[in-house]
Amino acid sequence: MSSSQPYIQSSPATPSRRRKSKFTFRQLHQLQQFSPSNPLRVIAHIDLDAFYAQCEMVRLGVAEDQPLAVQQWQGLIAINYPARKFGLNRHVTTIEAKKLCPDLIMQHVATWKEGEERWAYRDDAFKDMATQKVSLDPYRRESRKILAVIKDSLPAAPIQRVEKASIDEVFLDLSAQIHSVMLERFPELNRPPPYDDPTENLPRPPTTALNWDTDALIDLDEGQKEEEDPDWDDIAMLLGSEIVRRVRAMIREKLKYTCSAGVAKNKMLAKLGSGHNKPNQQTVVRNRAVQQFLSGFKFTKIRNLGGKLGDEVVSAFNTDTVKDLLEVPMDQFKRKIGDDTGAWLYGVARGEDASEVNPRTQIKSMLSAKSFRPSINSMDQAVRWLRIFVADIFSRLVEEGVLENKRKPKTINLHHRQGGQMRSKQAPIPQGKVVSEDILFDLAKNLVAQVVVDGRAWPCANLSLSVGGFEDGVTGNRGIGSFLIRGEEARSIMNSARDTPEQENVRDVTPPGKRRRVDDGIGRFFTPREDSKEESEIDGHRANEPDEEMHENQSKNTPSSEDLYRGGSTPPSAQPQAKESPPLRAARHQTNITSYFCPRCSISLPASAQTEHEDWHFAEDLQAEERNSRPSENNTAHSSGPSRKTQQLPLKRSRGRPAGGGGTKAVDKGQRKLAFG
Ligand code: DCP
Ligand code: CA
Repeated sequence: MSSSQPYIQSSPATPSRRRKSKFTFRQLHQLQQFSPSNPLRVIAHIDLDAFYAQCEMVRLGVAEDQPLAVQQWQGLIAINYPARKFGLNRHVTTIEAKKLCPDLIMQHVATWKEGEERWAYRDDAFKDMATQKVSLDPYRRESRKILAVIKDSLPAAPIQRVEKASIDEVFLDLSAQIHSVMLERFPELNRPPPYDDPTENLPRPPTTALNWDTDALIDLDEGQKEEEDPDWDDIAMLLGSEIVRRVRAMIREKLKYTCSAGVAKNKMLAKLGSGHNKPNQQTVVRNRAVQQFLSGFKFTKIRNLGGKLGDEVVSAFNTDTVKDLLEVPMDQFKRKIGDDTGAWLYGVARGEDASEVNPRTQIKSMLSAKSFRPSINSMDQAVRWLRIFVADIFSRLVEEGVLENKRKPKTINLHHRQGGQMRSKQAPIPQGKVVSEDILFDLAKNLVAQVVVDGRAWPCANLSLSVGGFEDGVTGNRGIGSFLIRGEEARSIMNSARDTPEQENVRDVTPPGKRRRVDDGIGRFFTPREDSKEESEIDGHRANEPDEEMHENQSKNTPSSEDLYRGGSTPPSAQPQAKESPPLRAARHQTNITSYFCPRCSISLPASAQTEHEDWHFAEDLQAEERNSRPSENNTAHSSGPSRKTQQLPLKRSRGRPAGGGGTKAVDKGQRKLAFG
């Protein structure tokens, strides 16, 4: 089906040779506009080979023929090509892998560890899934470097059009670049069309021999002959292939990575092409070879047909091959799977795909999640994880331009799973000011607090935090400059945003204790980052990526437990002695008794209920804080709660146990009434 033979043919003039191209001056001209319907269009898809594995090989300086796999807990998520020769794939366990390939290097992905400041590579990470979370930051960083090299090796925008499709894939629309190269190399194309009529056909290309110099050139469709002289679409494809070869060479030279590529008239075919001949090869699917190329595929390998839709099509037409679908008339497609999908599928089987290469795929949401095994059992633990999720999401928001107010999310969502029950809470993100990590953290805590207040929050098996509803930020009259601000300027914007009085309808839920730390938190974004100028990571991820680790990232600011409890979570016993009530004093001295006295509710509870009860107060306090607009330093946010000021005391609470605590279980429903009724 494919041929690695370059086509070098000097064509004799044949009587049948047409004098004119089948393409028009208008079509050539419109190449500059990236029109998806242009028949001369050229799209490339570049896909890094065994990406995470290559990242680790480059980082560790491993020899290119050394088998290496990237491990995540007990499984393998990336396997380099030398290791694949031993039959290793993602379904093989680490133990089986070592048996099949004793020389295999298995490198575990970097992890966040609960309570630590940074992600790190840890040899024993695989043993500790409960308190660690995968960080994909090292791969995102390499991905950004690769994207930068790709962009640098192409002409600047507007000729350049690059879409990052996932952490290791990009699409390039090469049409405009090819247009300018064509005009340069073929001066006859610069002449005006006959009669100034753009619908006139172009002259035939002067070239009768094309050296494809490519690794895999897909054979032509039945009825098409290599002896036929090339037309401008072949020339365009050839120029595209040359460009891609140069881009790949730059990636290899500058960063040592190999990648594979597909060059074709649309995204669907280019993507199928890049996967056709791996690793380190490129495949060209000429227009005259599309049908031949596609007919060898199962349509379930095609974008959007891998999942449920693909299964439905298989059962509707009783086949999984593209070849068989070609026999199906349009009306039958429409009848069986609906008008729109039917028409779309009819085109797909014929290699049609009019989707555009979108230079900035708009992120719709960002999510950070963790499944807990074992489950977590306290607000304390949940809040620690929220800190990591927020740091993870915020670093991606920074890449997305949130500091520059380019785009900002409108909502924050928390999903909480307890047993079979999934609960979701959502809150608006205050608009009218720059989003900060602290604002998100406080919103997140409030959401978890709402879950706790609803009851039955623990044990929690899965927590996830996401932001969504992205909108383009208002850049006011700052003009284009605002898209370029960094460093000091961005810092001053952040500061002014912090100091600006709240706008109407925008409530600041940031507790004073948190505001104190803003400088530290923000400051880290102004330390030089090699990738700070890069395009943001697109939130694309693999359908088969393990769920809970899908959107992991690095934060450089994991809180200490102490930090977590400033800002609203300080237990009642943190109140200064002068304000201490008699019951509280009593509580502080009842360390050895098995019941727990809650000074805020003035009730005794079984010791086993203490943690949950305190979590519940914490949750209520947070909610109260949200209800009251920003309290002054000396105000109390809630009449029955501790003062906000006292909550800033650097008091340590170990696992929800106040100084005078016992320890207990379920919360009596009446307590709510006692405390707040
Ligand atoms: N990935 C993952 N889990 C999956 C699939 C992928 O964590 N189930 C990660 C690891 C991969 C990276 O995404 O290195 C890119 O995925 P690809 O499907 O492109 O696979 P590779 O790049 O590893 O290999 P290939 O050479 O086949 O592209
Ligand atoms: Ca890949």
